[in-house]
Amino acid sequence: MEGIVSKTLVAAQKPFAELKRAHIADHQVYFRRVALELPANAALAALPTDERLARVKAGEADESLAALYFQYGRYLLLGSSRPGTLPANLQGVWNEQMKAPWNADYHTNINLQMNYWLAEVSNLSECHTPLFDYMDSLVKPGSRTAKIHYGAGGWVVHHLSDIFGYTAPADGIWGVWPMGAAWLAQHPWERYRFTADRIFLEKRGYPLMKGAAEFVLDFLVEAPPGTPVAGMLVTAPSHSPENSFRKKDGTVAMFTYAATMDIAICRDLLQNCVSASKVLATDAEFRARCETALAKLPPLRISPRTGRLMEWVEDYDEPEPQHRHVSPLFTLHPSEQISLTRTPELAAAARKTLEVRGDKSTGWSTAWKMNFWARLRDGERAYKLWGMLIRTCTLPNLFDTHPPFQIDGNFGATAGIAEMLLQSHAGEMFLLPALPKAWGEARQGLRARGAFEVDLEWSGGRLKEARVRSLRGNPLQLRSDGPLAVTLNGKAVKTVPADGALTFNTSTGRVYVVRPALA
Ligand code: FUC
Repeated sequence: MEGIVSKTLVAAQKPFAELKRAHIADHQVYFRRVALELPANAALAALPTDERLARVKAGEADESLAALYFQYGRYLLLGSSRPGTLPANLQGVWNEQMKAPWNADYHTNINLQMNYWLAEVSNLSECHTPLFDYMDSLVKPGSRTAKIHYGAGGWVVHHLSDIFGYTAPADGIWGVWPMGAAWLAQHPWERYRFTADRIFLEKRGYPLMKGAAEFVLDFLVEAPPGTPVAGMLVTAPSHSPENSFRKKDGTVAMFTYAATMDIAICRDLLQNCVSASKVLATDAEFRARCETALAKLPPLRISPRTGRLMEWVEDYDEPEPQHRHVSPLFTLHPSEQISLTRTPELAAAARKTLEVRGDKSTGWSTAWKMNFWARLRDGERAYKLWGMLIRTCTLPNLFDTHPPFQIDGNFGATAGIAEMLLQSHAGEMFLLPALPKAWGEARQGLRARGAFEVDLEWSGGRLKEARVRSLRGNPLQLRSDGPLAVTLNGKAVKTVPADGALTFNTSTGRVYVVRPALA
């Protein structure tokens, strides 16, 4: 504490102009990696932000406000999550109250993870680091909680946590959700996927993932005879974050077993551990344990009654079909267990789930829906959600409001804008997957999984050119909805066929130019 106060005082002694100069110089290093231009309008750009927002709320168009919002999201992460600091909490670092909403803490059943969805893709990988430091700090208390509450190994976090190592259940029934560490463990793996930094994976990422998986392996139990998933491995107790269901006798409950999200989080984690242990050529025995468990996890299921992705293992009716948590669709985003290319039927069921959930919700939930619709490559619907977010969940300084102010919506929507422009999940890179008609021009510098940096230019809603810089020489799989031509130094490398799928090897440091080709 002493250190922080003395530093603040040192800052206060500097003249404003000098502080500002230092701040700008520091920010520009990170900030200038990404430029996003949407149809610009100099007159609008000259207006104060609150006036621009008021115009948009009154129904006027201002497409470049999305570009400003996107850069503001990056700015907020730069201001609230630098190496050596704590991770961004529910208000980033901008809580002004003694009794902050939800204690300005770290909720792990969506909010903390959402704060970091933008970090890698928007080329701010360094800002992700405080999350890993924070996870490290939870390993010890989380291991005690795992042992005391469940007799399990590994480490566990429930639905909320804080800087004092809180990892036990809190807040009644919905606190009994031991999936926080398992979900958080997706982040070090994502860092590795975007950067291909093997040393990070070995020293920091994999140990966190493995510890979270050790808990999961101990926690999973075989479902008894008479249940729809008898003999398979399930979580119990379980609930689908903060949502409830109606039992056959008409009463409403929350507790069940094997909620879809639990199983999906476990599947993700165990698969990621298998992949990571292969990358590191380590832990064959542990990998075999993960593989055995994976083979016994219940599959995702579509309700024959509703055509929607089932949220629970039994096809319960729900009293609040528009609930803000869209937990079964963790499988669509941020996970990629459902994708349009690989699992089209499940993607159709996810779409139905979203239709019934509806568009209107809290700030962060609206931001999540932008990401879902982007993954379903429905640019117009993602754009509609963006419109709702900016008109109904945004304060005059562009802070997101749940209500009240909560920063996850800013970060989630920033990630959503990126997801509309570039996707790199399920083994493929897709350029401009969900570009709405209203957005016409250029942006550059987003990052993609596989360690690529991608500059895109488009006009009239169509790709003009992409420059893909290979940072680690990984193979690149491109998918598009039309043929593409790839060149290197002006020479043809490959042509993506009309079905739009192509893989080719890349070399480190080379820039591949991708343009639409004639069919
Ligand atoms: C979760 C959400 C609430 C709120 C809180 C901080 O529990 O369900 O809407 O965002 O976190």
